[in-house]
Amino acid sequence: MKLQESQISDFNKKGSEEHQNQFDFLANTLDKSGVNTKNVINALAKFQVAIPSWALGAGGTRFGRFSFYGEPSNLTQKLDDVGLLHSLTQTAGAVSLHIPWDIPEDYNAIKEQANSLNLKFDAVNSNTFQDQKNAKESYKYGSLSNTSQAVREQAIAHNQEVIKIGEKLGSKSLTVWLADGSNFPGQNNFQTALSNTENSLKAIYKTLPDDWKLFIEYKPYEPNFYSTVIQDWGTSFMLANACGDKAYTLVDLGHHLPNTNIEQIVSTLMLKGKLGGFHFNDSKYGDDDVTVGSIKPYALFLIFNELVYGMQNNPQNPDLSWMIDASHNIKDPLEDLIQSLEAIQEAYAKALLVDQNLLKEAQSANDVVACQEILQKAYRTDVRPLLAQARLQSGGALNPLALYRELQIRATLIQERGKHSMASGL
Ligand code: RM4
Ligand code: MN
Ligand code: MN
Repeated sequence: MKLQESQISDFNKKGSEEHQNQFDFLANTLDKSGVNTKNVINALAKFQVAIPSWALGAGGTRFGRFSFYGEPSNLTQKLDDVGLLHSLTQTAGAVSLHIPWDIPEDYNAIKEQANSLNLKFDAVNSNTFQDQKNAKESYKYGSLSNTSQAVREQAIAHNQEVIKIGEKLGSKSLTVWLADGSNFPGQNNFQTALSNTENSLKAIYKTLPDDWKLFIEYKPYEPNFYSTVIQDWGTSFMLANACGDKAYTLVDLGHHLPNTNIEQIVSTLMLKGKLGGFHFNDSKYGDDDVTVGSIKPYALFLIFNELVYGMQNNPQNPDLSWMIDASHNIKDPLEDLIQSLEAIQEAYAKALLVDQNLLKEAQSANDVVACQEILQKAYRTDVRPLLAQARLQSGGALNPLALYRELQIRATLIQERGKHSMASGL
């Protein structure tokens, strides 16, 4: 299913007067307080977030999986779904493939399809947390950290293979997330596991093309419940430094223990020029993978405040790879992604409204109250008309969710694909 431009523009016409009123009012207010509204809108229009190929079907838990029906059952259909999302939101201009869940069969056809949908291939993700059919070695006791050299070699070779697949698609980065760790005290020698991991990553890094980046993800627990080899940003940062200039830390919002100050981590990494990628989701307890902004929108804003500061003040840090990393169990995955994209843009827009000069002055004067007021003034602004304006400017829908529902997109997908089609992935 593909949307016609006229379906979007007809929909926008219906809401255009109301939008214009709301936008004019907000733009006037912002202009008066010294905000360059045009710049904010252009920044929003430029901001693109990759959709992972595993986020288009309903995920599950270890207790069960409930399909949302009409799920994409192959890569072509997955790209179609991202294409739909992108035409509605104009924010999802990239896709991030997970290998081996989504190995292209016909590279030219997939590239052509992505091109026609205006999609780029962002980071490719390797998978050494599951055993693959016919694999010689098992990852039950770890992959890059395994005590067995044969297992480590298999895991290294897989990552090198993923790079090759990514090269054929035009990707420029590899994301490594390791499930490696231990379930019981004494099971692993921490030092051996870490050294093995470092050496394995270096072997992968060696074959990384010059214009590529390696992203190293961290996570404190799950699926291992006693220790994880790359448990925190410090470990990831250390490994990235050991690999070299093209290796970076990747921050995934869900990979922190409750109450961790993620904004401070972001700021430290950007100062050191080592933040490479960012995975969005939200959580209350752990790696819950729920809709971005559904639980802690203020924390997301504070994180974006540091990201914006870093993007404006840290030329030593490269442009970031942004990706939504969530697997939802009970929502229509496309509706969920629309909500996530909106929440990301909202937090970004609010962060762009922070008066950085005023904040610096208040910080120098140790005016704690003023500091809080400056941040919260930006946070309390209803920026949705700015988001809608950015979408309008790029040919997206004024209200993507409303149009998705009005066009009964899920019903059409079910009709096209059948009720019980299932997506590969989690
Ligand atoms: C992990 C991690 C990775 C993602 C997998 C599916 O928890 O967040 O980024 O590739 O899940
Ligand atoms: Mn992730
Ligand atoms: Mn995760």
